[in-house]
Amino acid sequence: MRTAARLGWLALWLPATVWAGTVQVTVLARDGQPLPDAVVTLEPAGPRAAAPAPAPVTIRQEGLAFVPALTVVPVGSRVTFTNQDRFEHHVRGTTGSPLQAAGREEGFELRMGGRVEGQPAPSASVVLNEAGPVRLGCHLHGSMRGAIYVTDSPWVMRTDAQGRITLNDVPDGPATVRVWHADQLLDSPPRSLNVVSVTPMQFETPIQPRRRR
Ligand SMILES: [Cu+2]
Repeated sequence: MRTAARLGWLALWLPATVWAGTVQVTVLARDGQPLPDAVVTLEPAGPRAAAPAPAPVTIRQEGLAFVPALTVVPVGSRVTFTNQDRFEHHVRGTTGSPLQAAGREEGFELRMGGRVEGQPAPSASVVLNEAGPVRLGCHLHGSMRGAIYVTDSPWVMRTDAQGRITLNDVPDGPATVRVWHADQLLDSPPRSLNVVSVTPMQFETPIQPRRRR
C-alpha cells in the first residue's frame, strides 16, 4: 500500500518537474519596436524531443501575393501551391541566406499556369525534408515574396503584433533560442537561457522589417 502510494506520487511528480517551463520571448527590431512574424525556435540542451508529425499545408498565389506570406511546417511536410490568379506564376523556393544564395542557389522551382474559369486551380507540391527557412519568389513578378520555415522542433512559434510568443511545456534547464525573420539579412546569433517555471526573455535583433504594401 505504501509502495503503491509512493509510486503514484512519483508518477505525478516527475512529468511536472521535467515539463514545467513556460518561455515568453519578446523579439525587438533594430529600432527597438516589437518585431511581428519572426519565427522563434527553442531547443532544450537535453535529449532531443521527437519531431512533430509532418502536416500538409497549402499556399495560394492570389492577387500577386503568396497567401499566407509565412508558413511554419514540421520537417517532411508536403506543401501544395495553388494558383488562384488567371495568369501564370512561378514558385521559386530558395534555401540558405540571401547572401549565400547569390553564390549557390538550392531549392525548387515550380511553374504554375493561370486559373481557368470553372476549372480547379492549377497546383503543384513539394515535400520539404530539410529544416530551415525557404524563401519564396516568382520570376515573373518580382514583388511576390513569401517564406516557409521548416523545423524539427516541437517548440516553435511566430511572434504576434507585439513581437511576443509563449511556449509551454518546455523542459526545465538550459536551452537555445533562435529567431528568424523573412526580412533578415544575416542570421541572428542564437541565445541561451535557463528555463525555469516561467522564463521571460527579450531578444534584440538587427532586423528591420520592410514596409508591407
Ligand atoms: Cu507570379
